[in-house]
Amino acid sequence: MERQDQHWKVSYIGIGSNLDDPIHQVNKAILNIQKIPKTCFIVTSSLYESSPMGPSNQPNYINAVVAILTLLEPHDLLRELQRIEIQQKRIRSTEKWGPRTIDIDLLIFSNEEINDESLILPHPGIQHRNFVLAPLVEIAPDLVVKGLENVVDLLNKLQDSEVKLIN
Ligand code: 5RU
Ligand code: CA
Ligand code: CA
Repeated sequence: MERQDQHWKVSYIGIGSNLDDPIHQVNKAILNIQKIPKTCFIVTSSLYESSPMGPSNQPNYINAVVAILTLLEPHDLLRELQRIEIQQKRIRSTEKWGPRTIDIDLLIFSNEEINDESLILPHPGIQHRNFVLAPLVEIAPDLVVKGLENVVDLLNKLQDSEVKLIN
């Protein structure tokens, strides 16, 4: 019998909400992520508030990043995250990048680079988004995004638009 290739891999997950009590939605997503099978929760960043990037005619966002250790494969982890989005009543509007009750993005999965129909890793938005880099710097300042740089250096390259720590 073949032994399954099971190793604990570190993964970083981004969470965002700007509808239906965003702070509550983000905290609920963190609790739901802690229940994913074959996965242990390491740490969560603080919650951050920022104005919307992309379409600007929508409420401010609350964002956070969590680090986990998981035995799941990236696509299985993605499926778990999408299940949590559905559970938290995410409704896909016709508008691209419109407001949402919850958005959970797989940002980084170990050092893996993936590019297929369902998943791109590392997440291509990381380097452009203050609201991802600020919480990443808080919990993993030494993290180097595969193909790019250390998260502190990436954050310093961005214009300092307001990403406000809350709590
Ligand atoms: C274009 C540029 C589109 C940047 C998107 C969030 C982007 C957001 C979020 C904040 C979007 C994707 N703004 N805009 N937080 N998601 N502050 O989670 F991020 S739409
Ligand atoms: Ca997103
Ligand atoms: Ca998403």
